[in-house]
Amino acid sequence: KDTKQKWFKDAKYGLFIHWGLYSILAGEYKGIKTDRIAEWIENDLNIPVEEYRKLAEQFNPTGFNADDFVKRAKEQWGMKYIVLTAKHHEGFAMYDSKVSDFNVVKATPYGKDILKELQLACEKYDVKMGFYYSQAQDWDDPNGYMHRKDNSGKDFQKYLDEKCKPQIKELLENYGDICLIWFDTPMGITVAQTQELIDLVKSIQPNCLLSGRTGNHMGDYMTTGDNFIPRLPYEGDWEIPATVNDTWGFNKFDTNWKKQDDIISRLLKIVSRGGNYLLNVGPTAEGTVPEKCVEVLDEVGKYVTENSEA
Ligand code: FUL
Repeated sequence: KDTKQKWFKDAKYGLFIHWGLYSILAGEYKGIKTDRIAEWIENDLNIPVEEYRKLAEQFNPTGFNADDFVKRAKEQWGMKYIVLTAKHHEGFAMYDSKVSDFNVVKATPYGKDILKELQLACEKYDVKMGFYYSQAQDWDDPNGYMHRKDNSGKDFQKYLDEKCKPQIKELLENYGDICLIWFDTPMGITVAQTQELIDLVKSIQPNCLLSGRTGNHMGDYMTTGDNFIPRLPYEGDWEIPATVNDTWGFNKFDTNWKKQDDIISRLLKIVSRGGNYLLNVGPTAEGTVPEKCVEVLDEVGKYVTENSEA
């Protein structure tokens, strides 16, 4: 598909940020390590919702500085857009939501709107901002889908009408220009329900793009599988979501950082085949990116900034 948007075609390299309450657990719950991606820990270790919710009381990322983060992504890493998890499958909103109290402003000691901080920094440094929103899976909402669990008896439409759509509306109305929404894991969402989401988004921000994982392949461009680089160019506009190590959300046990040369060679493959590389960092619960990861991205960034037009 053709996005018909120059910024997306020109972007090539963007920053994905997976950040949420799972960052506190960092891959381990009550002494048990998850063997999968860390942001899935609630689902994979069957953590009861009420217990998981309590994590919010510990969320206080005083080390987070949106200004430094965005400045670094743009100037040092050479990235053109940033996509933050506004709400991942865990159901927790990283912004001030009136729709659900399970959000960073109401439920945590931090009490500040992370998306707002990011927006201001993105505007200051002229970086495009998008957000990830888990359209179908919501492990906190009684009517949101869960993975490999019994979803019968759920009223998914109710979740859409009472949480998903109202939150999408907030996100599009309160945070300036949103370059894209990264809808993910569509699960059982129907064509009609997907259309409702699309109509809502486009009625508020017609230029906001929708990722390839929007339900029923109804998004604006193609998204590859996680970390999947195609051997040949795809037609139209596409993007690959990818990690620097083997997780999206922070996992203290995962130090399998790719080498800078490996990332550069991936970037060259992706760009030469016409895609955008959306490379992920998982900040810690304190709001900082692991040092080793920063080192790799700094090195890649030198190459990128030396070899691309300003
Ligand atoms: C997957 C999600 O389930 C992962 O947690 C992550 O967000 C990745 C980018 O997409 O489908």
